[in-house]
Amino acid sequence: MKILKVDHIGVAVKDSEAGIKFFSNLLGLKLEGQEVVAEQKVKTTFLPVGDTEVELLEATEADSPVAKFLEKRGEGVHHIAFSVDDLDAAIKELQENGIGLIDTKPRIGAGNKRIAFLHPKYTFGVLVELSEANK
Ligand code: CMX
Repeated sequence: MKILKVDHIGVAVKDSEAGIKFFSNLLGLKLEGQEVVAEQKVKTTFLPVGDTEVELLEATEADSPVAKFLEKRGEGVHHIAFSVDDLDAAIKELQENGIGLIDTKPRIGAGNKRIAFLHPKYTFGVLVELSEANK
């Protein structure tokens, strides 16, 4: 498996606008765009920084993974996403090494990228997303 970079760091927020006030207006990160990922019931806000991004995550429905996270743990770092060169190969290698995946098949995430989440129980409590660089 080849990890290319940290693609983004997902931060769960109750209110995207409040998050933007801090990360963009105060810290000066560029507000690149927003996208609702209906399947994940989340509104994402992208704030590039260098070669990576901060991704704010706001729940759009009460039963979304982000809503559950906020309820249980409060606002904070929700996941770290790595870019990989070949997502199918990465999934296979992880499975062969006994790592539990939430997505054993890639799904489509924000930015139309192919993604897969690993279960935090297998990754030292850190929700890890693998994302395939758009070819
Ligand atoms: N980071 C670390 N641990 C997490 C976590 C997170 N983001 N979310 C949940 N957990 C932990 C819980 O605290 C719990 O730990 P304990 O058993 O020690 O209490 C454990 O994982 C299981 O949690 P749960 O409440 O029983 O299970 P959930 O139904 O909340 O599911 C998870 C957890 C990770 C499987 C689910 O959130 C998931 O499938 N996530 C992947 C999809 C996702 O997060 N989408 C939102 C972002 C989308 C995007 O970026 O586009």
